[in-house]
Formats: sequence, structure tokens, C-alpha cells
Amino acid sequence: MSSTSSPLVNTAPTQERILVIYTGGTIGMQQHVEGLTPGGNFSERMATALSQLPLAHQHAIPAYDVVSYTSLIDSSAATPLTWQQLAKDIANQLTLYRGFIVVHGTDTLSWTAASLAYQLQGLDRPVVLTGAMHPLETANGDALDNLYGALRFAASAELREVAIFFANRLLRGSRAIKQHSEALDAFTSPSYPLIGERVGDDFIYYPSRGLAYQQRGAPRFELSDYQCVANGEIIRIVLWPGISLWQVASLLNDSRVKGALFQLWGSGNIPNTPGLLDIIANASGEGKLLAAISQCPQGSIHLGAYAAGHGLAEAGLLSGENMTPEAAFTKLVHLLAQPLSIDKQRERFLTPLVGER
Ligand code: ASN
Repeated sequence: MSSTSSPLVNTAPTQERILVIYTGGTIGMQQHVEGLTPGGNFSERMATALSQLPLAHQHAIPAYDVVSYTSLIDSSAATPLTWQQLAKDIANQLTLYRGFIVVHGTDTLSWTAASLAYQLQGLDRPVVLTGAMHPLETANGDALDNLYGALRFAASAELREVAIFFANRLLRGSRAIKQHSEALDAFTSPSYPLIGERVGDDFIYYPSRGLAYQQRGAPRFELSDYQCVANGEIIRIVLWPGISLWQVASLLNDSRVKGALFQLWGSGNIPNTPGLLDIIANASGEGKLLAAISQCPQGSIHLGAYAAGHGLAEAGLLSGENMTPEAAFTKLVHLLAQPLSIDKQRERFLTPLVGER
């Protein structure tokens, strides 16, 4: 996917419509010799699928346009440049549509959602990501329900943030993780309640949990150029028992690295390997942006609660509290792509920007 020219084709804007952006993913895949591959004709295939809904549901579908990226991907191939391109394409057409749907593979859908949330801060309408565990044409698969639900929530005047609709649930984009590689309810939001859900035929949005009523503020999109952080400048170090000093050093001391997300033990602990704290402190002292969350999918870290976590905050490790890996990593990408001082980057990492912490 190119970051220089927009891969969007065929736009038909009107403020009463929803723009569906198809990027690939299982939902649109078809079987080929090498396995499932993203297929084309999504607009026609989506219309055929929706025509199978009961009439009452078909009447409830808002008007929409579909555009397809020219390079369709399995979402395992997405990069920060993919996130940047999507944000740019949505921002460019924002006022032309009442809402947006990003049709995306599930493997990295929650990463794209978190990144879009940072780039589209202050969003005043819905951006709903969805996908499926089975292709559109699979009998009794999940694609049709996910698309229908995404369309319904993308038409909501109340929803004003990046969200994920999947398996009847509406999740905050900056709070979601993929929790299952096979089950239909593949996504969860471990530290934040649902912001909406489908109950029977009703699509219910919970306004008190939404950014519109919390910290949305004025639109202040931050569409930075992610090129400078798209070549491995930000790393993720997930601890394992026996991790050695040289291993952490070889990752963190590389001069190309500008930031790192640590996933520590439990409530924020590291092994007592001599020298480990020094490596972290040195990297931070060199101006690298270092943050930490837990390996546990639920709960927050509390740096220094245990002796095993003592000194980490002083070494320059910023607490990501209960942020998801997706939200913490994409926030590092987003902050490091901007011309901010390291102090400002650190301050902003610790500040909730889009309800991610
Ligand atoms: N590998 C697929 C993707 O992320 C998985 C899916 O969409 N269910 O594109």
C-alpha cells in the first residue's frame, strides 16, 4: 500500500451517506491455491450479502458508498504507513460523509483502530472498524452481521470516536485487543466497558461511556508523517523468564531505535539481572521514549509497588497503566512521528488523549 498517493477509487460523496473503505482481510477473502487471499468486487459482494437480511433489516441500512484500496492486504501486512494512509483518506473526506466504516482483517484490526484514534483526535462522527472470522460467502458466517452492525453504528449521530463493531459488540478503538484466533467474538476490551452493543434488533449506544461526553474536545486531527517511524524505530520487548542483559541491550542500544514498549511481569516487575536498570536508564537518558505495560491482559501496572519494579520509573520508564499493547505502541509511534521535544512526548504519553488510559 502506497503512502504517497491515495489508493482510493470511485467516490460518490453525500453527507447522508456512509463511506465504507475496504482494505482486505478474511471478510473479503476467497480461496486460492496458496490459501485465502483478499478478493475484489467487494461492493457487489457486500450488496449481495446484505440482500439476504430480513426486509426490516434491509430497510434499516443507511445509504453507503464503497471504495476499495487498490492493494488489498491480509492485515498481517499492515504497517504504520497503512494507518497513516487510512487516517489521511478519512480526514480528506470527513465532512462529505456522516460516518465511516473501515473493513479490515482481524489480525491487526485493533492496532489500526488505536492508531486511527490518535490521528483523528476530536473526531465528530463515527469511524467503525469491522471485519470477520469467515469470508462473506461462508454460510452462517459472521461477515454479514458484522457489516450490518457496523453500518448501523456508523449512522449514529451520537457516536463520535473510533470504534470496533464485532460480534454484536461496540468497543472503543483504543481499548480493544484480539483475544481469540478462531471464535467469532474475537475482540474484547479488557479494561473498558462496551460503548455499545446489539441486543436483538436494537443497536444501543452508551453515551456516558463515549468520548463525545468525556474528553473529545474540539477536532484536532494530528496527521503526522509516519515515514520516520516505519522502519523499526519503535520496538516491543515482552519479557520472558531468563531474558538476558545482552538481549535487552542489543535491542535497546541500537542507534536506530527511538522508542520502546516494555511488557513487564504482573504489576510492573523485571528480573533482578544486574545492569538491566542501567541499560534502561541509559537509553532514556539518550532521549529514547520508553514506556511499560503489563503482560497481563487485565489490570494496571504500578511501578515500584514491588522491589522487583523499584527504580524503573526513575530510570525513565513511563507507566502505560492499563493500556493495551496496541494503544501503548501506536501512541509511541504517533508521538515519535511528531516534532515534539522528548519532554513533551513523555508528558503526552502520560496524558489520556482518546480515552486510551
Ligand atoms: N489474516 C486475516 C487478516 O487479518 C484474519 C481475519 O481477517 N480474520 O487479514
